[in-house]
Amino acid sequence: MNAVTPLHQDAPATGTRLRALQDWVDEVAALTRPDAIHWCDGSQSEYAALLAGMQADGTLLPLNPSTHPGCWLHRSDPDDVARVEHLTFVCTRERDDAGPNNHWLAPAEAHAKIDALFEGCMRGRTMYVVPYCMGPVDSPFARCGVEITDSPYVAANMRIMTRMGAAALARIEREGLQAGGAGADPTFVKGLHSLGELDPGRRFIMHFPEELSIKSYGSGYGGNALLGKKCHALRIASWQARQEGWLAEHMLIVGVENPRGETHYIAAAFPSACGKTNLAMLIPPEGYREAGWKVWTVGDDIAWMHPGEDGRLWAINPEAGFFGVAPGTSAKSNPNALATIARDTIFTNVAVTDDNQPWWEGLDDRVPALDWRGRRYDPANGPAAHPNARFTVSAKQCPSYSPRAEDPRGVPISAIVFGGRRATLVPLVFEARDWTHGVLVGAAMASETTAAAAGQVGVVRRDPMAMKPFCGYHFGDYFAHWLSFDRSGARLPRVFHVNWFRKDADGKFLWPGFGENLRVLEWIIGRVEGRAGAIETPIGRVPNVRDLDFSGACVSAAAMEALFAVDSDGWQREYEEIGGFFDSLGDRVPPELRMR
Ligand code: GTP
Ligand code: SPV
Ligand code: MN
Repeated sequence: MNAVTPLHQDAPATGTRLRALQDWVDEVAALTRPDAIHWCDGSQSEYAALLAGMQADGTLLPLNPSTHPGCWLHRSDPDDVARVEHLTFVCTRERDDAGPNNHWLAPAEAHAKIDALFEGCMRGRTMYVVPYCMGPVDSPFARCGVEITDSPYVAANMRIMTRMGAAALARIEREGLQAGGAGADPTFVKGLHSLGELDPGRRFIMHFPEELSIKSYGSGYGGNALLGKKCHALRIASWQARQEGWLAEHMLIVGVENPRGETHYIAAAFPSACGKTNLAMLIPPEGYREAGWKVWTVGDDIAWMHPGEDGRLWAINPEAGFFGVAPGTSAKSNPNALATIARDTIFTNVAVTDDNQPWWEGLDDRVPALDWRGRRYDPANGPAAHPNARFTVSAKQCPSYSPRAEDPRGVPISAIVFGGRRATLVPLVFEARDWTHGVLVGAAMASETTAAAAGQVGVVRRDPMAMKPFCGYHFGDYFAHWLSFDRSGARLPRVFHVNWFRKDADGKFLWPGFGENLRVLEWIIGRVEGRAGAIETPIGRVPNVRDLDFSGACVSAAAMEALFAVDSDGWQREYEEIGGFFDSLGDRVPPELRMR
């Protein structure tokens, strides 16, 4: 390997002419007392130096270079493997503005509590100043932030997940100076992060939407530590989006090209670990491929959508990489993901084979040598890979990455799809009657919990629009904001709901899922184009089985019937539960949703 210049040996010009940023960095350094400060420029050589430093101290282990060039394994602290919703706070001046859907602390109290942890916490460590841009740097919809962190793992992951470095800093400086430069009105999001002691008892993820700031202490895990992602691009951005008239959503964006060469873009909100990455990278099943169907990946986790002059919603993916779930990813389920992560990828908490290749449950039938904690693999210890093991990889490596993904204007959205993990009741697909009903369908979503968040797995909970952990303000106000897009001149997307996760009495999935999901998208697009028929039911419109080509999907007639059945008694109970949920949110829930 080439010798890598360590960071700081010939440190690049540091600091900024933007007063508001420089003052904040100085203030943070005075509080946290780092040994050194490094301003990230995003260069390849800087990335190489970050990796070399982490290899030297064991934070990263190299994986087999002949099968996985440029790939690394990170084993996290075993108590730091997922988001921690019970330690995540939205700290608005008024408690009600955060809503019953968020944990809340008064801003002054929250700052005092977490600053006490930050005091002196970077002694002996390097502080990285990480300027980043969410969205293409030349997009009017993109927004910038700066994350200060003492974790080189976070700095390296931020380089993969965002447009990080010099170009972002240049935009931050330009926008800051245009606004006066003093920082009275913040023009970028300030995120402060420290690994701290990785002690779950000294861990908080705090958001101050009114100050455009985030403070995160005590975790190195993606959603808690890569602050551009859930903290900025959803919790803070959803707050800004409401004030400015746009939407920041937990949605994939996928382009589906039909045999006539027309592409429809679909945005879909599924809760964590419920299939966004997989749908975004779908490979058309046999027959569809030959007929000329193609699928283009724009984003796999977050969408920022703005009403355009033409009345349509235009979406950008604010991210530049994928932080994807490893378990279940295979050549059969998601070949695009597998091709994407064949090189230059950081794996976190996967197992390894005896020849040091990354491995996880569902990949293939090899038996791993070491589990995610580095122990000899023993099934008695549970799964070899942690169920929330993840890969971090640049979106540019994805074979289906859309040429439109870097378009500063974004892509026009034809359909919005909500979905959850529901073993019973909820049919494979249905369509909402209109926008208001669509908002109700999204607001009423529920899903079984997954390993993406600490806590019990497999419990059904209400997760409106897959935003339960991510909406930075009161859900009642959020639903009202969604309803407000239905105004004169709007050409809104049609709204659908899907469920890939129905099970039979033996607990087996009724629907094959993955590539076969294109059959459902075909119906959705048929509805958008006014070609496909539907049957009215009390919950919305379901396909007329005549309109579906499920011949190749190998689904039995009995399974088909179950997948499309609408069980009135079951839905009656569901509506009662939804009503109770809305009651629990209080009187900010728009009455329009109650009348339905
Ligand atoms: P986050 O990154 O946490 O937001 O998750 P995600 O929504 O991107 O979920 P992802 O696509 O990574 O899928 C999570 C798990 O669901 C993986 O184990 C997948 O194999 C599984 N999965 C995805 N799509 C399907 C499907 O259509 N059917 C079934 N049965 N499982 C699926
Ligand atoms: C999720 O949990 O929805 C994820 C992973 O996409 S994290 O970045 O940790 O939020
Ligand atoms: Mn997610």
